[in-house]
Amino acid sequence: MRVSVEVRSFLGPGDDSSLADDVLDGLTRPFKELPPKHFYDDIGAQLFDRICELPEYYPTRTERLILAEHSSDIAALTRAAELVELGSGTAAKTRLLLSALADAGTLRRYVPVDVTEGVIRATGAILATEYPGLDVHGIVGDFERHLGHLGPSAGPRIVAMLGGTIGNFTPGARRRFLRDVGRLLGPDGALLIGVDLVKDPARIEAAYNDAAGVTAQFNRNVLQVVNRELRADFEPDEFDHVAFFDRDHEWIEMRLRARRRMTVHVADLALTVTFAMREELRTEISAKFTPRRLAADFAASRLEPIELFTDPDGLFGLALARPVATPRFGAAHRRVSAAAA
Ligand code: SAH
Ligand code: AVI
Repeated sequence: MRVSVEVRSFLGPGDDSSLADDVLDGLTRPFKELPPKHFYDDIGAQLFDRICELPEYYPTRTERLILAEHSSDIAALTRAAELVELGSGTAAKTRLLLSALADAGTLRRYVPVDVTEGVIRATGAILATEYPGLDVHGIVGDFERHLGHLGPSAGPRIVAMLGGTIGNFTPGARRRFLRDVGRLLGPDGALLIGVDLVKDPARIEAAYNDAAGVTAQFNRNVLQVVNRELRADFEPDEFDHVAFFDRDHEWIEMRLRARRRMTVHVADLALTVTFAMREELRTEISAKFTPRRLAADFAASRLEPIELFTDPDGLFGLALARPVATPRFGAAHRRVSAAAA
């Protein structure tokens, strides 16, 4: 059996936009904030996998249901040879899509992209044996900065972002990102994007305030990452997990709230940060979508919806879109130019 796995890493010492920059920027602002990508060291990735199994966290199992129902439709609509997955994690649900593309006889290459190197390597190796003949080209990198390294496609390409990860961008960054991704699709490519839908706020808030406290552990883990990577002295247990639905923005905010006044040192940055009692650090937003919001984002990003697949309860959506065709100035334009010449 031919097994082909190649992993390239664009993170590490030479990387110029790192945790250090984000900590320096984010913890010296009047309203403190850290980007959510820093949750996902090996421990954070494991905690996220536990979140996916929680009874309150409906997005994962609902998206799996939608994929089980519609992967063959997606395979037929796209006839994709290449699946690029942004924020692939353990690619647990992705197998449904890979199998449908393999069954359709079009699949040649899978390109998982994630910041967590261990997960990319382990998942890549497993998938290459599960799908004989599949080329796995893993990219350890930041999907906001390293997509230029994708290179030419192996044929019609799907770029997928599952799990609702698109909701973790702020609205402006989200549209910029969608526009940039649209440019990677090529004329016969498609974007597949999982979005958590707006619903009863109590249901959404329960998903981020689970009874077992796993989401709270996941939230605090970002402080452990800063402690380890930048020799800081955060006391994670002195911060409360806070998650609430902001009805104006229709997004969840996760924050860490200091239980008392605190001074934190970040040795590698020679930085001292103070937290007032009950001061909050925002660690994530998780936007929820209406079909209208999604359509507006697509239009602003030069993307055209093909289909929005949902579950019977309308909890989660999986949207397929393609780039808006660029108008081509053909023969008519040449005639005018010739006449003018
Ligand atoms: N797609 C999976 C995992 C979602 S969790 C699912 O649907 O279950 C979000 C994933 O995105 C994590 O694996 C995390 O490591 C990755 N991630 C977050 N920010 C990232 C970034 N800026 N660049 C690349 N990967 C990122
Ligand atoms: C990865 N992302 C879509 C998850 C979300 O729901 O926004 C991360 C997460 N945060 C708390 N629980 C899960």
